[in-house]
Amino acid sequence: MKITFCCTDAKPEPWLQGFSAALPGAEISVWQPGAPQADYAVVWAPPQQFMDEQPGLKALFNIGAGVDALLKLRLPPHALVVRLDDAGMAVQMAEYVCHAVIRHFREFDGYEADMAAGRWGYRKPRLRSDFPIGVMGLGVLGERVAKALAQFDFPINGWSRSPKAIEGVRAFSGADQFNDFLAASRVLVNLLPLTPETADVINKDTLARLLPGAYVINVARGAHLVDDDLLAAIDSGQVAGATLDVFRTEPLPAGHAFWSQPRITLTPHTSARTLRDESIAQIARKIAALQRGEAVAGIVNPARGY
Ligand code: NDP
Ligand code: OXD
Repeated sequence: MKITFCCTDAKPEPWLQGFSAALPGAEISVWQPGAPQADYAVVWAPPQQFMDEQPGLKALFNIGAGVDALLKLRLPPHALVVRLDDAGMAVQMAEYVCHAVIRHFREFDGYEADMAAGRWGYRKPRLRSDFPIGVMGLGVLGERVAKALAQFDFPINGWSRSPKAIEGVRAFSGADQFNDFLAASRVLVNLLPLTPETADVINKDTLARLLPGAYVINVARGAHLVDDDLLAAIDSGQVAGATLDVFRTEPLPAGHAFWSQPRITLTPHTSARTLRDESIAQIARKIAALQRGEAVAGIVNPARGY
């Protein structure tokens, strides 16, 4: 069995060593133009040339959860597309989002500014019932995030395409229930995949429907958010602030208005990083299962976009 590795931004050697140890007998190498046909591929942001030269692939393993960039390419005709299924990302996402919510709710940046200025002062405790949180996307990551937030006794709303029953979460689904979900939420957390249906989902209209003094946490993809609509909603006071981990252009260009808006906290697409060892173990298990003719979790439906 041959495995080809084509991941921009990942140092290949430790991945190759990890796969060789996990799948003794497999031949694994770094893809180069003109490389021989492989059975399986491990990819992140591969070029179109890679796809064109590997028409016989049985499966493509994306070393991330989001497959929006991969699905823009012409894929080999019979290859399954398999995304990372947690592999250590859900707990990271839960800690990132809980941190952002708690930092805002407890006004820690206000206290940091006070302390830096030598001011000793209390702020009035806020009611968590005034901060219902809406989590968009209740998949592998969104469900874990919603459950983690529920541990802090915030009211939690969740929105997904199909109906869900998750303890501690008031579940909304489908386009019909989107406005009710928004109207019931003050903090909006985005964990949707980027698809034609979800692009620009956080826009002027969405933001206006949230409870006033809303807070936005975008950890999914930059193209979910209409940047100017967020900036305008912050200027008007409808949105109190935002924590953003993902952007339309990454790195966020110098001079972008987000850099200078003090109500926006920025991080460089780091909320849930791909963990090498967990990812190798998961992908190796799945390759072995496919070789035995068994089903695996995390298969992407290209028509649906996730
Ligand atoms: P999943 O595929 O497991 O979950 C996606 C969820 O979104 C599902 O609940 C799905 O509904 C819902 N959904 C999809 N389309 C719609 C729609 N049109 N309307 C309503 N709900 C919809 O994905 P993950 O949880 O694993 O990951 C989510 C995203 O997080 C990734 O696609 C990626 O973009 C982003 N990400 C960001 C990272 C970062 O570092 N910033 C790291 C990892 C991921 P249903 O359950 O009904 O199918
Ligand atoms: C992912 C990401 O999709 O890192 O896994 O954004």
